[in-house]
Amino acid sequence: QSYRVAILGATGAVGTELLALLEERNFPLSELKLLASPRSAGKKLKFKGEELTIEAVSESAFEGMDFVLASAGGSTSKAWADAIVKAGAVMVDNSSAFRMDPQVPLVVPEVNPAAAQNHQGIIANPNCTTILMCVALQPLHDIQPIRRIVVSTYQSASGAGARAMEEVKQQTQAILNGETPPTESFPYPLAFNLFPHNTTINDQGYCEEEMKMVNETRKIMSVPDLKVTATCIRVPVLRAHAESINLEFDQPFDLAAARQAIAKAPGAELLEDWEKNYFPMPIDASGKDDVLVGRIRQDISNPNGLELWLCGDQIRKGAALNAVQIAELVAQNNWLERPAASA
Ligand code: A2P
Ligand code: 11C
Repeated sequence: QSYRVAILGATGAVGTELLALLEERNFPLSELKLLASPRSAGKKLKFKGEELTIEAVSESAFEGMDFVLASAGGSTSKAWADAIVKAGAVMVDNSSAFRMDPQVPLVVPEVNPAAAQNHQGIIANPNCTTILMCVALQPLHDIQPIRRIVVSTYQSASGAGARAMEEVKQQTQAILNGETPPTESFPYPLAFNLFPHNTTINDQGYCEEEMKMVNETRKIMSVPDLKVTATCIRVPVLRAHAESINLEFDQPFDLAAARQAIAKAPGAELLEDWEKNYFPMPIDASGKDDVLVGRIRQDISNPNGLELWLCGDQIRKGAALNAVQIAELVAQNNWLERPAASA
């Protein structure tokens, strides 16, 4: 069987990766439609050696589609979700618009694949930092329940989109030339700098990105009262996020068992060489599918604590790859139909 697929936001950092992944993974396609804003209409992108023309998004563009992979921002997803669902397509949405909607499954295929079956037309792709963390934590949680997570992130420019990635390069060049760096995508220069994630801060002092890690992790891992606290930082790296994670359990976690669980886990790779002091770095993770995990060690301040470090490609597993995996999961299990659609 093959499927009619549209990419909404095809020209973006995630959109172009979606295109590359559909080709690389040989997703069974009978039609592929590239949609973006009217600004991009008429431009062309390559797919399997052929040039495909980008269309401006419109209601009629979704007719006959089986899947719409959307990565054009929350407001664009909200604007077109009804039309996509009405057209009978399954929307795999990379934005944060619907993630916490109880009707919408929030899926990391290695963690909660079964949740995808219960969609009503929309399946949400989680936040990138959350996806990477859940891939690494679920195999440990399966052995011993995690009671508390303290996470600090080191997030690449790609999370803010293709233009932001370009801007970091321009900023670096400008600073090296002794010029004032451009700051359009970010509030402050990122080159030779870092700053706490610039999303809206709540009354408790947490920004939106940090609260996404709290709420989305609880939903994906099905632990509504899981204790999670996060500090999210943007760093001048191009396309891979890193995370330092402290975990607390009810009892000490055997280190060898933790390493073995990560080494065996789907979507994760154990990468640590203690003698060489070599652990996952963004340059190792960039362009890779797996989340690289290492520096697993006992927390010396807490006998029931474990420390670990991870890096993952923000555009691939953090966004486009996870979305394509969701579409594959739905296709392979024949989960396109939805009960509510006929009601
Ligand atoms: P366009 O290139 O035509 O502006 P990124 O996350 O890398 O910034 O990419 C955002 C993606 O979302 C781009 O493909 C962009 O298309 C698309 N996009 C942004 N705003 C809209 C909109 N109002 N309607 C459709 N697509 C949009
Ligand atoms: C970042 N995680 O790195 C964000 C980007 O909710 O999907 C993705 C935001 C989201 O800034």
